[in-house]
Amino acid sequence: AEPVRLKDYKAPDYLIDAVDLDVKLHATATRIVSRLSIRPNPHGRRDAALVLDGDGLNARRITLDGEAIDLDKALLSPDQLTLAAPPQRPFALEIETEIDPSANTRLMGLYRSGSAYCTQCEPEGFRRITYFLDRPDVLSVYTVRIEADRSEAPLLLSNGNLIEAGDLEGGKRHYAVWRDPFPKPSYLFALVGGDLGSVHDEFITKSGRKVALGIHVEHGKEPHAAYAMDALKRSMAWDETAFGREYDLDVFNIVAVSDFNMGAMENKGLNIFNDKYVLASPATATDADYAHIEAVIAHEYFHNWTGNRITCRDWFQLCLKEGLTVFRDHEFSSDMRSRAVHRIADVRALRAAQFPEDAGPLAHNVRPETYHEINNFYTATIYEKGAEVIRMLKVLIGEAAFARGMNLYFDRYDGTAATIEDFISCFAEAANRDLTAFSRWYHQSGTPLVEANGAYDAAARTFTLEFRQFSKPTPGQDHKEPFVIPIALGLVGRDGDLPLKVGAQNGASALEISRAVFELSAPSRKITFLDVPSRPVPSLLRGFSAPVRLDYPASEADLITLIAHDSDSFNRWQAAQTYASRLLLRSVANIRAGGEARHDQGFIDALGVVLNKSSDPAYTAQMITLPSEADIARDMGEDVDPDAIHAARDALRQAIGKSLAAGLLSAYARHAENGPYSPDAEAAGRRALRNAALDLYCAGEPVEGARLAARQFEAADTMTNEIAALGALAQRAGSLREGALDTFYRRHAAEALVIDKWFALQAMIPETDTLERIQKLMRHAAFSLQNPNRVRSLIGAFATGNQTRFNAPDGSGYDFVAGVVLDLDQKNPQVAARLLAAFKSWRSLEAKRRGLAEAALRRIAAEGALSADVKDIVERSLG
Ligand code: B3K
Ligand code: ZN
Repeated sequence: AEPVRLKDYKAPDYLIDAVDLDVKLHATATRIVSRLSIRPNPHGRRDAALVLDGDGLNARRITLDGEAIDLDKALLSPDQLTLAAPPQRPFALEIETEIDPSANTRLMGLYRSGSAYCTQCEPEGFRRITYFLDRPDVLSVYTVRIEADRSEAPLLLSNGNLIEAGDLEGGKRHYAVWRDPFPKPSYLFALVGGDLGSVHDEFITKSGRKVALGIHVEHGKEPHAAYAMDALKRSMAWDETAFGREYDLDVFNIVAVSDFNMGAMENKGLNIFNDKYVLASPATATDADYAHIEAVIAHEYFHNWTGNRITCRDWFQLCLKEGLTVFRDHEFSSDMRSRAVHRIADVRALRAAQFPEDAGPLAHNVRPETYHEINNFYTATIYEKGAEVIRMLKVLIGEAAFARGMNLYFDRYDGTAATIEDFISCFAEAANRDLTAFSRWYHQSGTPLVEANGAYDAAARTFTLEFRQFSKPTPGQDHKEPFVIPIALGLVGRDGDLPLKVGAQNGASALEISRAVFELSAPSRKITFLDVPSRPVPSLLRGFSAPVRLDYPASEADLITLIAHDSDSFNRWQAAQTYASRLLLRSVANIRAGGEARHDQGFIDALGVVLNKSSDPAYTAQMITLPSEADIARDMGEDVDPDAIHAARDALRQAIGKSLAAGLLSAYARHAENGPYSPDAEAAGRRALRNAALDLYCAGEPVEGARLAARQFEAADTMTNEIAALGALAQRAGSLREGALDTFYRRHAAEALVIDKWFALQAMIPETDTLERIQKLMRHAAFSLQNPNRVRSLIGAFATGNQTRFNAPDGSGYDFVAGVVLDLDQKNPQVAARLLAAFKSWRSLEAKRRGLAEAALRRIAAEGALSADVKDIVERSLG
C-alpha cells in the first residue's frame, strides 16, 4: 500500500458540525445509530464525493434527510461508505451499524475489558464504531445517548456533561444522555458502560466554577484510587498557576480498565486509563508506580488544553500535542518532586528509549513526513524527543518569551486543529527571533554528536572551547543541515564555578554569556574565556540542555573534580556516569580479548565519598546506580556483545559492593523507614537509596547480602521494599530465590498489577534457563496473551530488559519473541508491533547475533497475513 504523506494534506471536502449517537450496549450486538449534520466545506472541493471511513463495519440502514438510501447504491464496504454526489448544502445523514464488542481483541473502537464496555478511538478507532470522517481536522459537537441493562451497566458515561438520565422497562434498562459542547475530533470520543466502584471529589477552579470529579475502578479497589484523585486535583491547580489554564466542563471522569493497549487516553472530560496508572496502595505499588501515576494523570489532564482545545490538523502533527504535553507533565513532576532527580530520571528514560530509536532503522522525525501505520508513531521520538525540543526552545529564548509564546498559542489556536508551524510561529513572534534553523529539530532525525575540545593558555590566562557537530545519515536522510544546539555551560575551578568573561572578538553574544548558554548553530564554533586563573574543568551541556551525545576528552581527574564540585547537579551525576561508562567500555574490550574486567579504585572511592555525604538520598541513589547494560551497548554503538557487557558490569558491581560494603551497609541502616508510609519524594528517596545500597551490597557480598535481602523480604510492608528485596534475591539461582518467588505469588495472587511485577522480574533473570522459565510461565493460569499488561510484563520485559537472554548467542531469544509477535498479531496487532520494535538495535550487534536477528526478522517478513502494524515495523527494521 502507498504511504500517507504530509505533502498530500488537503482540507476535508465536507464538515460534520454535529454528531448524535444513540448506542444500545449489548455484549455481542451493540447497535449504533449515528446522525450526522454535514455540510460542504467552503475550503474544500465542490461536488466532491463524500467518503466516510469504516473499519470492519456493516451498515444496516442509511438515510439522507430522512430518505432511505439503497445500500447497494451507496458504495458500501466494511472500510468505506461513499456518497458519489452528496447535496451541496447542509444535510443529515443517518447510519445504523451493529458491532460485536466482545469479539474486539484489538482493543480499538468499542470493546470489553472484564465486564465493562469501553472505547479507544485515537487514532483511528472511531471508524470501528460507525462510518465517519475519521480525521482530526473534522471537529463536531457530540450528543450521546447510551442505553443498557441496569444490572450489567449501572454506570453510563460519555464526554461532556450529563444532561438527562432515566429508567426504561420499569428499571430493567436505563439510559443516559451526555453532551459535549466543545467541538472535537472523533479520536477524542469516548463511552463507558459498566458496573464499577466510584470515588468522588470536587475541584473549584480559579474563577470559582465547581467541577465534579469521579474516578471509576473495579469494585473493592476504590481506596486504591485515592492517590490518583489527589494527583488529579494537584494537576488541575498546577495548570492554572503554571500555564494559566482552567478546566472547562462541569465534570471530569477517569475510568480505569485492565485491558488497555497503552497508558491512558485523554478523551474530552472522560479519560480512560490502564488501571496500572490509577491504582496504588503502599502494599501493591512501588514508589516508581506512584510517580508514574502522578505523571500520567497529569499528562492526560493537561491534554485538555494541549490536544483537546487545540488539536492536531493531521497525524503528522502528533508531537504538537504529545511533545508539548510531555514537556508539561515533566515540568509538573519537577515542581512536585526534586527537579534535579527528576531531570536525571527523564534523561535516563530518553537515552534508554529514544536514542536507540534515533540510531537505528526505525529513526523518524519528531514531525514525520510519511507513514504506513500511524499507530506505530506513538514513539519515544514523538513524545520524549518532542518534549526535549520544546525544552530547548525555552532555554534558547528564555522563560519570559517562552511564556508569552505559550499564551499566544493558546489565544490564537484555541478551538482549532493546528500544525507545528503554527506553534513555532508563536514563539518566533514572542521572542522576535527567526526560528527556521531551530525547526530542523522537527524535520531531521538522528541524535547529533557534539565533539568539544578545550585548551588552556596559562600565559594568556585564556581557555578556549571548540565545538563541532556531526550527524550521521538516518533512513531517508543522507545529508543534514546543522542543528541549533543550546549548550548550557560553566567552568569549574578548585573552589567551584568561575565567572565567565569573554572578549568582543569571540562572536559569542553578551546574552549568551550572561545566561551561560552557548549556541552551536554552525558545524563548528569556538569561544575563548578571559581571565581564567588556572586550567578549569568545563561543565558542558548542563541540565542536559540538548538531546545530543557529547564527547569531551575529560581526564579521570577532571571527572572526579566534576563529581565533587560541579554546581550543576545533573552534570555531577553525568560525570559519574561518564566515568563508569568509560571503565566499562575498557572492561568489555578486555573481556572480549580474553582478559579480565578493569578495576579503578579512584572511581569507587569517589562513589564512596558521595555515599557517605548523602544529604539528598534520592539523588545519591541515582549517583550510585551504574549505567544499564543497554546504556553501555548504546555507548558502544556497533559490534555489541551483550555477554561481555553483562560480565563487565557485573564485575564492576562486585568490586563496588566489596570495596564499599561498610558504607553501603551504613547507608542501608541510616535510611530505614522512620515513620508511617508516605509516597512523597522525600520518603521515596530514602527507600531508593536504601534499596540501591542493598543491590550493590548483594553484588559484593552475596551470602551476607542474601541474608539481608531475605530479612527485608519477610518484613516488608511496602511493595517498594518487597520487590527490591525480591530483585536482590533473584540475583542468585537457588532455593532461596525460588522460595521467595513462590511466597510473593501467594501473597499477591489476587492483585493483577502485582503479578505483572512477578512475571517481569523472572523474565529479566540473566541466566541461560530463563527462556525455558518464560515458556513455562506462558502456560501459567495467570498468563494471557489477551491482556497487554501481561504481554508487556513477561514478553516485553524479556525483549527489552534482558539483554543477554534476548540476544542469546544461539538466536533462541529472537526466535521466541518473533514467534510471540506472530501469534499476537492475530489478536492485537498494535501490541505485537510494539513488541517487535525490540529488534530496533539489531544492526549494532556483533556479526553472529546480527545475522540471527536478521534471520528472525526475515521469517516474520515472509509470513503471508501480517497486520499493517507488524508489516510496517518489520519492513522498516530490515529496510
Ligand atoms: N493520546 C494517547 C495515545 C493514543 C495511542 C494510540 N495508539 C495517550 C497519550 O499520549 O496521552
Ligand atoms: Zn499524550
